[in-house]
Amino acid sequence: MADYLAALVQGGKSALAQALAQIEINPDSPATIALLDQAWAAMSAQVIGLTGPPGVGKSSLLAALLPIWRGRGLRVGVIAVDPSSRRTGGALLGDRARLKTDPDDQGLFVRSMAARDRLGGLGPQTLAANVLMAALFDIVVIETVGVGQSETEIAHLADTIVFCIQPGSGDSIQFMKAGIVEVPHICVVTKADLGAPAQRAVMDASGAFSLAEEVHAGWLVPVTAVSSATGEGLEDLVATISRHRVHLDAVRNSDHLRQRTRYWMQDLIRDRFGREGLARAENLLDLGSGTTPFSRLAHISTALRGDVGRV
Ligand SMILES: Nc1nc2c(ncn2[C@@H]2O[C@H](COP(=O)(O)OP(=O)(O)O)[C@@H](O)[C@H]2O)c(=O)[nH]1
Ligand SMILES: [Mg+2]
Repeated sequence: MADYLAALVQGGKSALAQALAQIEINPDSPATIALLDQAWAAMSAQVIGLTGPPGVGKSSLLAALLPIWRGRGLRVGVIAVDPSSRRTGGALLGDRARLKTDPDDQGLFVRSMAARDRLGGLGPQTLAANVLMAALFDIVVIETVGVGQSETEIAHLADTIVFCIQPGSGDSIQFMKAGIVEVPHICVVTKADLGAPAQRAVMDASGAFSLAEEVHAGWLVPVTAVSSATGEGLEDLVATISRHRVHLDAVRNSDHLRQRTRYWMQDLIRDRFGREGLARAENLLDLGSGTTPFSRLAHISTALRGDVGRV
């Protein structure tokens, strides 16, 4: 079989942009499936889910983190899930910052994607882009607007969930009520330059997250204040993020990727064929040795379409 991934590595950012376009145009073509399967087997990035309410400062934070990672020679891919195209069609208030990147920097790639109602705003394209980028970069950041549901969705895609709250917003209380306190691995209080309210938010959030230690296999969720405006706390956050990767490497076993893959395969099937389709596909989902998820998905899709044809 042709080595599509090697060709992609050779081709740099323009080849990646083309590949992502091809995936959207021809999601079921044999070349797309082969490329995604090869990428899936080569995924090695730490995937970071950067989430939190609109206006909290996610994009500004990301823009401030990128030069630090790049300065250390880390290659970074960004998937910015744009909430403005979701439902209302209008831009969400507060979501202003746009990432500016150097087109000549081959170690930094940014892809914006429209949010979808399915998958907590993460569509099938997000998933495919994540698989591709995780094979090509050291770090992949997915920026999503966190409004409850999407936190649990991103948890099945990302290794490290960074949840942002801002001073004086009462977010920590809200997300405790919403029951999502178990999802984030790192809590960031943004806009630390605002002073005392930021310190108070750190205290509140620390209280909330101390309850979640059990669910993260001994990882105590750090709550850290940062300012994208002054640079305060950024180096600390970068260190905390890489410490979490070390933690994951120590506690995860080989089952983890299989379980995660199974989860999003189910989501993709439900997306295309509904609950009933998923129920019919259930016994086809397990990845035996030697099979890879995208060719398995293509196989399942063919089988389900055949079913539909018969009724
Ligand atoms: N004071 C202050 N304001 C910030 C900081 N970071 C972001 N902001 C402001 O917060 C608003 C929303 O920022 P943005 O990054 O677009 O938030 P996002 O919607 O979460 O991506 C913008 O007006 C930013 O200028 C910060 O560190 N300090
Ligand atoms: Mg943003």
